[in-house]
Amino acid sequence: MELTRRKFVKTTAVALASAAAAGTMATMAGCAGEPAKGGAQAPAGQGDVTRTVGVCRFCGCGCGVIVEARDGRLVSVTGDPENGSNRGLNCVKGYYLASALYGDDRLTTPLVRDDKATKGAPGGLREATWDEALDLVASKLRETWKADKSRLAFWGSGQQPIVEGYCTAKFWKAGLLSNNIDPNARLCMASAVVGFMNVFQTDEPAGCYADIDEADVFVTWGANMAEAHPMLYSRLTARKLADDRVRHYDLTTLRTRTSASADKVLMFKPGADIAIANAIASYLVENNLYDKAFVADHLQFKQGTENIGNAFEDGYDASETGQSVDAVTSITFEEYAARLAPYTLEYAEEVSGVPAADIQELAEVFADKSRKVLSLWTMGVNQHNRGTWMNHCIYNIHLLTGRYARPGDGAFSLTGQPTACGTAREVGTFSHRLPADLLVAQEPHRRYTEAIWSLPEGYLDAIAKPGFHTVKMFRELSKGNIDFLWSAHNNWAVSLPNLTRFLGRGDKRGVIDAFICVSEVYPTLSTQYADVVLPAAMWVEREGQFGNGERRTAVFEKAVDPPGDARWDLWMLMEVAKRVLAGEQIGGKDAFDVLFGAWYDPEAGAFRGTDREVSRAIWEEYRTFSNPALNEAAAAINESAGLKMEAKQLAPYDLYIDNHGLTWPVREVDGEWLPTLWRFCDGPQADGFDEQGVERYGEHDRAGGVSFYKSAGKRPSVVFRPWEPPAEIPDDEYPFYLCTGRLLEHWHTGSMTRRIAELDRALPEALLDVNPADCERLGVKDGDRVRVTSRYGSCDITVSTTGRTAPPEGIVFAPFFAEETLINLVVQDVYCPLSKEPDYKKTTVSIEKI
Ligand SMILES: Nc1nc2c(c(=O)[nH]1)N[C@H]1C(S)=C(S)[C@@H](COP(=O)(O)OP(=O)(O)OC[C@H]3O[C@@H](n4cnc5c(=O)[nH]c(N)nc54)[C@H](O)[C@@H]3O)O[C@H]1N2
Ligand SMILES: Nc1nc2c(c(=O)[nH]1)N[C@H]1C(S)=C(S)[C@@H](COP(=O)(O)OP(=O)(O)OC[C@H]3O[C@@H](n4cnc5c(=O)[nH]c(N)nc54)[C@H](O)[C@@H]3O)O[C@H]1N2
Ligand code: SF4
Ligand SMILES: [Mo]
Repeated sequence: MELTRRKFVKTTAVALASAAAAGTMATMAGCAGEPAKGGAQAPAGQGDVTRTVGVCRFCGCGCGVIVEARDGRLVSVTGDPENGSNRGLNCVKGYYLASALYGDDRLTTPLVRDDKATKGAPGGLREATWDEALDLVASKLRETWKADKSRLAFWGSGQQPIVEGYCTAKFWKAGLLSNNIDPNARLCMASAVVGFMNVFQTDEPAGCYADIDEADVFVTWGANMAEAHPMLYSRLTARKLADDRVRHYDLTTLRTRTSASADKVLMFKPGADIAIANAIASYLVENNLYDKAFVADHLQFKQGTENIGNAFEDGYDASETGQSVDAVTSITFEEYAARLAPYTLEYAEEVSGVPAADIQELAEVFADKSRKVLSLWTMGVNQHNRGTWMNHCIYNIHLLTGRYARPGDGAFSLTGQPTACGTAREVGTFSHRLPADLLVAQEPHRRYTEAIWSLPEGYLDAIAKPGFHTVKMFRELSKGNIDFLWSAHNNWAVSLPNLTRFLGRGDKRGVIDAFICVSEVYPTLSTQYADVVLPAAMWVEREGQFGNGERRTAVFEKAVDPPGDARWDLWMLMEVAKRVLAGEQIGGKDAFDVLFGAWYDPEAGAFRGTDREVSRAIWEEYRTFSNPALNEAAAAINESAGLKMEAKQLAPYDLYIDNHGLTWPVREVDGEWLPTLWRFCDGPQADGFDEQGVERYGEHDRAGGVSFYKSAGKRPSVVFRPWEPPAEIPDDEYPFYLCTGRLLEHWHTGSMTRRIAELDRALPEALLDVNPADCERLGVKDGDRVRVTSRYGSCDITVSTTGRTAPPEGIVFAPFFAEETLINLVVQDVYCPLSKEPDYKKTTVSIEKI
């Protein structure tokens, strides 16, 4: 921590060099998409082993890994000690990563369906050539595009590497002039993103993983880190072990492995978290325990639309309430305090079931300025009918107590997927966004994007209106209002909520009329609904880039070739784009050439260079968004519209490889590239207010060593948000809350991890965790099969009272990794009205023995 930024970079470089010399690090083949040949670096006696640097393809922790291959096959994956995010740590999914590529049934040939009636069941697909498959996909896409642009859609992912996501967004937005593109991150980080934008006007966490090493108190607000962020959880427990004064408060609706090691568990009724957070804020204000200087120097106060109901059906977004949910008005601190006043500890106890004394204890923790407090949260907060509001409520407490943007003292929204930040959010694959936080609805943002994409001025005005968000996209699909869907890096037929809506009920299979193209590495339930399946190169079978939860961008190098005819997703995209855009012009020039000609040769059907060279070229264009100085026209718009695009500066491509990942902003100072660990504050490895910062943003009002120069008026907003109940409340017919989520061994829909024998054996079945008292009442015991039924659909599952989670009476838990269980047939598709992120955590259900 004592290091200056400059020294830090130098020291890192030295460490890297010596590690390489010692042969413990990957080769840094500065060119090639070719795996580096081991030679001198191969361990003795192991022959032709190659080592490459990578990042785990599973969770948002973004652990660095070293990949070893021999004879074209991966032989080992181990933690990368040089990666600043994990420093060599991995979890069990990381250890078995290599096996993820070698399931028996990898897709190695394009597949085509001739008879639509076979959709939804296994089989019905036949092998095809790439030309046949691509021609078919492109002709259907072009046909739909020419007929009615509102009837086509792309569903993407926070697992899609950065340059692939960037090109997909560019094709969809600039090539097709369509905003009907959205990622699975809508199901995941959308509430966090809207929270960030509303409060700070910038989508980014201010802190980094090193906050965990510095905090004195941890507060998890609906995050099961032990199962879902194991590497960070190890860091949390290491911090606890290092200092017995460190405390962990776990706020949760059911006991998890994370609760097991917490010092205190505050078990609350689903959705009551807002009442607890407001009671804490109220207690701090009422008792004069907030940070008056911070409030006066840095904050503004607001309130928004209330009683916003629930987005049960499509009509909601267009309704008067739906249209008003984003509105906020300024209020004074005193008005804010008055709004909070009804949230007494006793009222919060009544709503949440958490004893008032426990809530007071937590409030006192936030009041105690001698200790640093780190809040962490994930899907319990985001997948919430008031998910955006709950994000606000956590920031409110941290802002009131001046605990934000300070090492170890912050509010950290954890990211789920390996590149939900890097791709979905940063390159903008959402229906309302453009790259680098820009929005389709903002005119200067469109002008700026046009400048970088070499489009005529005004070209993107055709997409000024956002397209379908994910839930809307699939609701439209289920109604027959989508004719063409392409999905990649996701398994929507398992992961979406309320699957019954489009997969049908009971024995009746749903009919999906749309033409569906799925790019995949394994057969899944989604490929069963596909008309064409495109076999993809997986993980290190090509080069890629991920951006993890602490703003760290890292590259995974290509280590082996893909099997059979499987190809890079980016190649598929180029081949479809070239066919669809054939004969089209942008500003009098060939459309494909304008968009992709620099790195793809359509005649040859090949990239103009190796994976490395192509990735670097695309990165350089993308990097211009955050380095306007690289483009004169963009620089002028940045200046005149005051966009401050350089605040998220990215470095040249190869530095990410040389440094095993770098956290943005990476700023160039005197020819050196400096990564940033902490945002908006002064100090080593923080983005600070050095001469360059002052030159750019003006002399900072940096009272207390922080400056929120990205926020409106340089003041983040404390927004009062009331507690409003969950969309559904248990009743006689549906007496239980069903909470769904994850367990350590499996990744999401299980399509990869269930093909890894060790992980499959460790957790072979998705069980329904039920409280023993509820079991008695229902007359069921461990191992019994039950039918779980909601207003939406039903599924059958096995009961357990000894599972990973221990729910209180009235709540049951199921993971969603098992397609034979398909819990999402049951889960509601009600979403947070602001973020449009569905609430997977509180569907009311009935349970009966079968
Ligand atoms: N092993 C494994 N790890 C993963 C993944 C995986 O598939 N497998 N996926 C990754 C992804 S994409 C994500 S998004 C993350 C998710 O990571 P998490 O959000 O940590 O995990 P979940 O199991 O989805 O959510 C469980 C939590 O939801 C909380 N919860 C339930 N209802 C409420 C409520 O009303 N309010 C609040 N505040 N909390 C509530 C529970 O208390 C519990 O702590 O995991 C990532 N890591
Ligand atoms: N019940 C319930 N449902 C949920 C959630 C919940 O908490 N509860 N959480 C939601 C959340 S937060 C998330 S993030 C989503 C995740 O949901 P999805 O993203 O739909 O699920 P994944 O299983 O991650 O799907 C990724 C797919 O990509 C494939 N794949 C792997 N590598 C490649 C590649 O290189 N190219 C291509 N083309 N494909 C590849 C894998 O085989 C896998 O099938 O689930 C959501 N669904
Ligand atoms: S799954 Fe997450 S914690 Fe485990 S190795 Fe991969 S990135 Fe790290
Ligand atoms: Mo997620």
